[in-house]
Amino acid sequence: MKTEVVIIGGGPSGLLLSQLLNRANVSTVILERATRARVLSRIRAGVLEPGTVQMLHEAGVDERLKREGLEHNGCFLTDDDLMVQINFRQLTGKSVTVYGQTEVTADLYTAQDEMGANIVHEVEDVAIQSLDQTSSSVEYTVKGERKRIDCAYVAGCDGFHGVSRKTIPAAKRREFERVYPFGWLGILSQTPPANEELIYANSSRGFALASMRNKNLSRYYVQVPLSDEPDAWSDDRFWQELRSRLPAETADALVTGPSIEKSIAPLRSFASEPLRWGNLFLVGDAAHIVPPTGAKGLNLAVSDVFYLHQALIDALKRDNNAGIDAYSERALARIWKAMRFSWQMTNMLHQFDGEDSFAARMRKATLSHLAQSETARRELAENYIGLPF
Ligand code: FAS
Ligand code: PHB
Repeated sequence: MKTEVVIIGGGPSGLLLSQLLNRANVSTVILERATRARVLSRIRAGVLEPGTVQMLHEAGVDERLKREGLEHNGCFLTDDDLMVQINFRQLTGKSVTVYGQTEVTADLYTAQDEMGANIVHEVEDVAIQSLDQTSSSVEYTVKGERKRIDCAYVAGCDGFHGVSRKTIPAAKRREFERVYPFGWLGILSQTPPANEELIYANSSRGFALASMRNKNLSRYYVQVPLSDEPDAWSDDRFWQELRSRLPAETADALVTGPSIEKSIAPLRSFASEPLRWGNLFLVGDAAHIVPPTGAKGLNLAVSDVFYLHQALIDALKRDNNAGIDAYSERALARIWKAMRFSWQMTNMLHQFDGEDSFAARMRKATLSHLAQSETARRELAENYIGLPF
């Protein structure tokens, strides 16, 4: 089989890249390890930057998003004494949209089906070859049969645990990492959200986040030790701990109910350079991971797709390689700024095991400064809504 671009990974990065390329008459094949049901069962990101919303519009997949997405003009940062609103609309003229990654992925699958896209699920043993040749190839096994696709380019959209990044020789990769000594225990409950806008709480008992998916589907998180297991947290224990970390008036108004999903996500900051190796380009979580504190993970994957889809169209349809030659440097420039913001938000809002009293004072001073300085709030707001592509 031949195609122009083989995309490894059928998550949001791979699907959005395929959709944008197909709309420009670039042929693709997506190779996905999991079943479609498994991909669509994942509960991940919840906040879309305006740049992401624009990209979904350009991909022709924003009809449901326009109907069901919730426009948010701000969020709150709190500790045991303060509740500071960051008013994105007033500070930047922009807002974010609350619409779950699960829904984005479902909308992309629907659009790719309508496009007649070639998506192969349950593939195994993907191997990428001849990246330094004019034509490359990708081998894989599906239903016990070994297959091969010849292509011009390969997009590694296969997440942190995928095969793409590891195809780049270890000696040629520069990797940067910070693993945080805690995780986020998240639950989903069919209850009205505790607050109209998101609340990021830095309480003396640890971090909590009150988020949502819609007006009757709430998403909450509490910081837990990495040694914790979801089963060790009954719903009652979760609600009690969440209440203890939220501002009193929010806690009093909290509507609880049975959890319909409960999981613990580890937190890490990670980046691998370069993002290109011959005909292979890394995209999204295959190249970088950010702690969800800054709501950047999915949005950063989208800006990678923004840069790469233009570059591949120029190379394949206009015989212009400037975009693919610049992709790694261009994408990394935005990646590192989002990496910084996510790291800063994580340090500002979490307690670290064994930290000294100085660290707690630094968190308090940061929040106090945000309360008093519009300049400080504007700096946070412009990062939260997403820096320009
Ligand atoms: P993904 O990991 O979503 O997709 C990669 C795909 O490649 C998967 O479907 C996988 O099955 C497939 N794959 C892997 N190896 C393969 C192989 N060898 N062959 C073929 N296919 C292969 N971001 C936020 O902004 N906010 C959040 O709250 C948030 N919470 C998260 C919680 C968890 C538990 C995780 C893991 C991530 C979270 N993220 C969050 C980040 C997340 O949303 C990612 O940024 C987003 O999924 C990135 O999309 P992709 O790059 O497509 O990677
Ligand atoms: C979510 O709703 O899942 C969510 C929102 C904002 C974040 C992280 C997660 O920063």
